[in-house]
This record gives sequence, C-alpha cells and structure tokens, in this order.
Amino acid sequence: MVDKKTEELIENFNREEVIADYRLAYQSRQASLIGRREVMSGKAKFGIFGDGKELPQIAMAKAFRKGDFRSGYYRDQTFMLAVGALTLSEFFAQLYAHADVEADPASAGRSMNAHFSTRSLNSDGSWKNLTETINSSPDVSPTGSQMPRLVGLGYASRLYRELDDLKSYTQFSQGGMEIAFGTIGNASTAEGMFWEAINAIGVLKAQVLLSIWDDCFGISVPSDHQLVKQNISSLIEGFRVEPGSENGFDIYTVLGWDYPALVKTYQEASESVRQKHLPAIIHVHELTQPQGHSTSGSHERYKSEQRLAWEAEFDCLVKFREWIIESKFAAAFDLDQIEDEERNQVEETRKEAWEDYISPILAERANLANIIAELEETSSHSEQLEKIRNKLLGLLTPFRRDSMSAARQALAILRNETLTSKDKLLEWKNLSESSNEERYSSHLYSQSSQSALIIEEVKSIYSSESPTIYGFEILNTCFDAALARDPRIIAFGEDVGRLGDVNQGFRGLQDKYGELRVSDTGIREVTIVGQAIGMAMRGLRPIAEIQYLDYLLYALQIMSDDLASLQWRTKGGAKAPVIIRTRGHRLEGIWHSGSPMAGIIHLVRGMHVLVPRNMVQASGFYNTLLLSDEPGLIIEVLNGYRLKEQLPDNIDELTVPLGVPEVIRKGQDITVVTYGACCRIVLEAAERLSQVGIDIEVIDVQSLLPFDIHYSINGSLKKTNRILFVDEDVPGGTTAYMLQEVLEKQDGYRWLDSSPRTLSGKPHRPAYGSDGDYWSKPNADQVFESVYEIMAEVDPVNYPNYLSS
Ligand SMILES: Cc1ncc(C[n+]2csc(CCOP(=O)(O)OP(=O)(O)O)c2C)c(N)n1
Repeated sequence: MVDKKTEELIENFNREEVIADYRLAYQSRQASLIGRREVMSGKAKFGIFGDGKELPQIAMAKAFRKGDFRSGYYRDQTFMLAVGALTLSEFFAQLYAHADVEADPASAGRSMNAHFSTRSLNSDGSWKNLTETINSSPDVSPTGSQMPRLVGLGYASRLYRELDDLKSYTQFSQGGMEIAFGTIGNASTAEGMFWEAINAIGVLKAQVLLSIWDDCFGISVPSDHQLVKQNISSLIEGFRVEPGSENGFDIYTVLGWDYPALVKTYQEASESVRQKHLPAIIHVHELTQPQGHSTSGSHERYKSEQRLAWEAEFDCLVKFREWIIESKFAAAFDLDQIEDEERNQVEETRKEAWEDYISPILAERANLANIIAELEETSSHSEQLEKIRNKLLGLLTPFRRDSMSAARQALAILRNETLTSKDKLLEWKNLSESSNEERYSSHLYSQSSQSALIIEEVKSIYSSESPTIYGFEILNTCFDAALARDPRIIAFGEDVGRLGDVNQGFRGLQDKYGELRVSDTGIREVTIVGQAIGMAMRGLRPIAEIQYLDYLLYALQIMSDDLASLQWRTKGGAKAPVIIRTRGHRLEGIWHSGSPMAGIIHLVRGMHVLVPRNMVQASGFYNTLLLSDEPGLIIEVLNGYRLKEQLPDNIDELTVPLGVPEVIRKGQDITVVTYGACCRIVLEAAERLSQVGIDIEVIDVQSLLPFDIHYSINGSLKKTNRILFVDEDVPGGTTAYMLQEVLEKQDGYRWLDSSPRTLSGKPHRPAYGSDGDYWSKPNADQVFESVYEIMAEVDPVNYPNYLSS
C-alpha cells in the first residue's frame, strides 16, 4: 500500500531519474565493496569508503550547480560520482596510489583514497573559469579541517555579490550566486573548528549549505561520548534563524534513508540559500556504515548485535530499493538486473584501472631486468646480479621502489668493475630518480609564471621630497595603494576594520574602501586563516591578519595541513595565494613577544615565511607576494611601528625579492647572520665590537622560507671564515636551521677557521618585564661576548679572556 503522501511524491519523480539514481547508488556501493577487497588482498594499502552515505549525497548532487564549491571529507564518493567530478577509474586509481595526474586528477597518487578534489588550475598554473566547472576543494584527513576553508568559500559569494568592483571577475563568480557545500561526519562536530566555523559562517552570512552525515559513531566511539545530548540537531538549535530575522541558519533534519524527503530537503534548502543568501545546515541522521569505518578494522568489534541488525534493515540502499518497488518505479527483477550490470561494470573498470596502474611499473621493471641481464654476461659478479634480478622479477605486484632498490644494489656490486653497459644501468637509475622526484616532490611551491621567486626586484626610490614618517604610516601607504589598485584585495582580522589594526597599518582604510574590503573579525584565528584560504581558492587576494605571532599557533594546524600543502597535495591542481600578516618579536612576556619561528617554518613548508626588519622591507614583501600566486606569512617587527623611516617614492611598486639576504653592515672578522628585531641588537653590538677592534659583517636573512637562494652567506663566510647565527627562537630552533642551510647546503664548513656558533633565546618562554626580557632573549651584551669569545680563541693576545679568572 502506498499512502497519499507517497503518491504525491511519486508524481513528482521522474522514473528514469529515480532508476538512474539507484544505478549510481548501487555502483558506488559496489565500488566500496570491491575497493575494500582490493585492500584486503594487498593490492592497495588502505581504504576508506562512502558506503551507507549514498542516498543523501545523490540528493545533494541534485542541488549542486556549476560554479558551486564543495568542502567535504572522505565519505563523499557518491556525491563526487553523481556530479561528474570523479569517475570510477579515478576512484580506483587513487586507491592504488596511481602517481599520474591523468589517472588521479585529485592528487596524482599523493593522497590516500577518498581524498577528493577537482582541478581549478590549468597545467600552466593559471585559473580555469571556475563558473563553468564543478568545483571541489581538495580534501584533508584531519577531522573538521574542511570547515575553516568552507567559511571563505561561502563568504566569497557574498563579496562577489555585494562589491561592484568585483562584478567583472566573471571567471570566478556569476553575481555571487554560488553555494559552498560543506560535509562533515557527526563525530567531527565535536571539534572546536566546527563550532568556530559555523559561528563565523553565520556572522559573515556566508553562502553555505552544510550537511552533517550522522551514523551515530566516530570510528568506534558512539555519539554519547561525542556530544551533549548525543544529538547535533539539538545543539545547533541556537543558530536557527528566527522568523523575520536575517541572522542565523535555516536548519533541517532529515532521515538518511528517505529518498523523497532527502531530495525535497536539498531542493528547498539550496533554493533558500541561493535566494535568501543565508546559510543552512542539513542534519542527515539514521545513516549507517555497512563495512565499518575503514579497512583498518571491523565494526563488529564495537557495534552491538542490535545496532548491526538495525543497520542492515535501515541501510539507505535497502530502503531505496524497497521504496522504488513499493512505488512501482521498477520491479525487483529490474533492479536485480541493474545490480548485476553495475557489479560487472565496476569490476571491469577496476581491472582496467589496475592495468593502467601496473603496466608502466612492469615495463620499467622489465627494462631494468634486461639491463641487469646484459651486465650478467660480462660481470665477474654475475651470480649476485642474477639473484637480484630474479628476486625483482619474482615479485607479483612490484612497486617502483623495488626496481630502484635493485638498481642501487646492482650498482654497488659493480663498483669496482668497468663495464660499458654499466652506463645503461646508471642512466636507468638517474632517469627513474628524476621522474620520481617529479612524481612525488614537484609543486611544493608554485611552478607557474607567477612564482614568487621570479618576481623582479624593484628597488626603493628616494628623493629630496621623500618624507620621514612612522613605520605604521609606511605600511598604511602601502596598503592604501594595494587596495586602490586591485579590488580583489580584501583585508580582515581582529581590530583591522574600524581601528585599522592595533598598530594602525589600516588606519582610515575602512572608511575609504568600505566595510567589506577592510573588516573586523571575531577572535577566531583558525577561521580567519580558513576564511582567507576559501576566498583565495575563489580568485580573491586576502590579507588575513593574526593579531600577534604568539596566536598564530591557533591557526598553525590549518596553515600546515591545508594551506601549505595545497599545491603539493594536488600536484598543482589548486592554489590559494593567501597573505597572512602578523607581528612579533620583542614586546613583553610569554604571550606577547614570542618568536617560535622554527616551529612555524618547519610546519609550513609550501608557504613563504618572511621576517622584514622594518616597514619599508615589509611593504616590499607585501608587493612581491601580491604579484605572485603563492601563500606567504609576513611577520612585522612589533617595535618598528613607532620608529621613523623614510617613505620611498615608489612604495606602491617596490618589491623585495624572496630568499635574498641583505648585508646591513660590512665587516672582515666574523659573519653574523640574523633577522627581524635582532638586526638592531646585532648592529648595536657591532658598534661596540668595532670599539675593541672587531669588525663584524651583519647579514639580515629577511626571508626564512626560502632561505638565501643564491648562497650569498657562503660568500661572506669565504671572506671572514667565522660565523655566528643569532635569533630569539629557542636553542636548536631557527639558528640551527640557518646553520644547516649555510654549513651543509651551501658547503660553508669548507671555509670555517673557527667552530660555528649559535646564539638564541632561552628554552623557556620569555619572562615579563625588561629584566625578564634581558635574561630570556639575546641582547647586545651577549652578542658582544659571543663574538668576542670567538676572537679570543683565535687571538688571545689581542683579545684576552676577560670573562673568567
Ligand atoms: C584531527 C583528527 N583526529 C582523529 C582522526 C582519526 N579519525 C579519522 S576518522 C575519525 C572519525 C570521524 O567520525 P565522523 O566525523 O562521525 O565521520 P564518519 O567517519 O563516521 O563518517 C577519526 C577519529 C583524524 N583523522 N583527525
């Protein structure tokens, strides 16, 4: 019996569409089952699949339009298949880690399976027309980390809608109508980032439609350990928009196995988001996970018999099938046939994907085996070589590393022999090395014509008219010029809007450019950066401010996991040219003077990290990054805002090149390498040292990532033969990084006549007050003594040791 409500719904559904949906849902389920089997049989390393979540994703796909964006997680395979942003071949290619961008366009084999993404960039790194494509931002594994960027992806629509100067950027938006679709699992809503992001989305009125896939578990942990009241719907009730208000979310709750209700809910919700420009949340509950969380374990270990029985009954595919039959869209027999066809189809595609993956690997192995066989004919170690070759050929499913390892072992065996065909082996190895370098290590930084490394230097120009003004006024002039020349530049952060930031770099610019161009944000560092990431993925040029360097730690995870890895993890498929602005070095106390630079630079490889010593240099770095298509972090020196500098006449054009240190004092005796606020301290020490006859050369690194790309510090070392690295990071922090760069990478050790030294801060955080600072961070007295000690060792007569009796 079909009730009246269902009868009405049936009238609203097109039979062919329903059957096509069933076909797709079933196909996706088969992909999950077969995918798991591939892992269990050892052909793939790990598998995580979207089984149990098929139906709501099909409904979501119906609401998704070209130009829209997804920011989701590993369960979304059915959605990706349904919108045509993933093919079955690509699904299997990623499972096998097929390291070819044609086979796995999401990550070229760099991400584990179910990390979805579309490619926003052409192969030369330029933007595609994102309004003509289905867009998915690239997934990351940390649960909830898709949320910060969702803020910016949705907010960009509002900016494109409300800012007239952006109307011409039709490559990125058609009038700001695009929705950013988010997805998240129920357990991940327990993450702080989730709450911070939905609050920000609500405050910003970002055009977001967020789906929560609720299967009552987070791996083995049930909802009562995850959430108060076990139910995310009741917790988010406070975000619901009141009638007549324009603040908050529309919130929907729908059963995950109820096809008609899902389709209706997604249609209603998406239309409302597009028309009313308010965000919405759809809580999809009563979902299941038929194969358990991933291939790492079985869910029978933690789900009760009762739960397992319920999951079997309420599996969305089972329910969908029942509904189709009950509604007479198809008979059981027709569906059986579809299932057979899809099962075969998926299996066929899998086989092809495997062949595509394994054939070039086998060909490379065969080639190598032939080379080794040839060497066996003339080598006096033929037995050993044969052993290596047979072992390699005996592997059923070899990896590239097996061939490489065999080649290396063979070369070592042949080390004392001069055989002509040895060259072939070396050539094979070198070729393989370079193609694997490209396969796994390209695109950490931009490889486009807008790479920050190839932006030409434009030196500062001064004239008799150039005024001398405060550091903050220099920055203010730079930002004013930037906002005037490029409407895509949007600045925001805590106190950036009305106040113009706590040090007034943006003073008066909100009045001049409006509240959307220069704006205040809540205190929410992770989503300030996330907001910038999402906006930049949609063609905007955000300058996101983190008020103090010490608070960057809140955002460091998302900078590391999402922003810095973006180009690399998509092998050049996506970019987010975000500028993060912050200030640090030398104020007072534990949380207002930090310089945890090594922690930062080691976690954000893939970004540029710049530490200008004054505001003219900072302006030059801003201009360079704004001309490039890469993300960067600029750390301004806190005590530089109130120091006076001369304003260059070309403040809007000057650029400082990345990775080029500057000699800020010439000298003969010792090279002292430093950066940021320590430059002034070292210069002060230099004056005192010159009074005792020691002449130091002071080098300001200015750019930690990249570091001295022309090896100029080595040039200085050749002259002085002695070196000291100074900064206010912890011992073994950035001083150790700089030391390694110069002594190992630049071969600087060759020129040393004294042992290299580092002078850093103490291992603890800086204590408060002037005395706390003096005994926590390096000061001019210590620099003096460190340099003097080196000289005392070299020439004790002229530099007697006055520090010990
Ligand atoms: C930050 C972080 N912590 C832990 C994990 C390990 N982990 C992966 S998935 C998962 C459970 C997520 O559950 P839920 O959000 O409900 O999504 P589901 O897998 O059930 O769809 C956990 C704990 C992770 N990936 N990231």
